[in-house]
Amino acid sequence: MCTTRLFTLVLVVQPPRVLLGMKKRGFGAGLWNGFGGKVQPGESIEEAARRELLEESGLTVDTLQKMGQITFEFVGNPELMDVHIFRADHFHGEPTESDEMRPQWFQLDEVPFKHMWADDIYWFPLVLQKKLFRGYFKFQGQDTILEHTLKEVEEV
Ligand code: 8OG
Repeated sequence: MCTTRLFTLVLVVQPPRVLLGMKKRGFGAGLWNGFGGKVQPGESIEEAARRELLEESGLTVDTLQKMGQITFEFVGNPELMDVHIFRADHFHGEPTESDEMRPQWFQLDEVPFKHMWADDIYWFPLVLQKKLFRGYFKFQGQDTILEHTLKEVEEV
């Protein structure tokens, strides 16, 4: 049987730069990413997104814009990951290193895709263009995409 687990991911975008964090441990360690994690029982997806952003980067935001939703399947793992992706253009606080993440600003033309999840290069440009999307990526291990779909949508 397939179960689905909910995750959040927040990208803080302030053109011409974006804030990413180097994941220091756990799933995706060694890769640059936005800030996020698992939705906890009793929490809304947006509450989880704010909590994870604060825990991992030290930042709070007034508005989170829903940008997209991607379902990930990993061959051999019956649990699907349903990742809800948000964009924030304004924040409060100073980016601060946490146990999990080391934040760093990147120029938008120097986003380190080679050191990010392989799917990110497909949908990251949509976030920057404020286009809404839904996607599905099937991974073999952590590096190889076997199949994917990605489409722009009116609503997420
Ligand atoms: O709790 P944990 O840190 O393990 O949560 C995983 C985080 O990684 C969560 O924010 C969702 C995010 N994430 C995936 N897969 C991918 C992916 O393929 N690309 C990006 N950019 N983030 C991902 O789980």
